[in-house]
Amino acid sequence: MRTLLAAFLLMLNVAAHAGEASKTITISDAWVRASLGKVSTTAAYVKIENHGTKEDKLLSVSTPAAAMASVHNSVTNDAGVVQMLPVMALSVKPGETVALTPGGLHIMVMNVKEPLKAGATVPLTLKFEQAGEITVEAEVRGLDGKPLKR
Ligand SMILES: [Cu+2]
Repeated sequence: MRTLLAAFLLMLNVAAHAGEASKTITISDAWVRASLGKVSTTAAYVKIENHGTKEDKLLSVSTPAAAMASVHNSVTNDAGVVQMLPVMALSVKPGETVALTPGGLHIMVMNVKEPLKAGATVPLTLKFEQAGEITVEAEVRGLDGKPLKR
């Protein structure tokens, strides 16, 4: 009886952790700015929430819509010039929400294969150190970045 109980408790424990692992990191509000004519570079934005108890790191981003995507941060230097710096591992601490928004952290989308038009959706795959790969559908928005009415 005791063994059975122990096995049952172990099963419960495993089930609880399996649920937890899949929802540690959630991505919301994913969107990409429409690309303009022949300009092949644009940016994508997401909100990353860490519901877990451990720090996680966003290591890389990819999308079938472009040859390359990487995390950048826009910072203003001493001369007042805005520069973009690559972010190799974006830390998301337990309980923290990291929002990528215009003017700050963003996902640089380079060499789009076809112009991205407002209203379309583009898959974005974010690879985390702990949570692994998470794919979301990002809405292509106009230049003002406003959510589209559906
Ligand atoms: Cu950039």
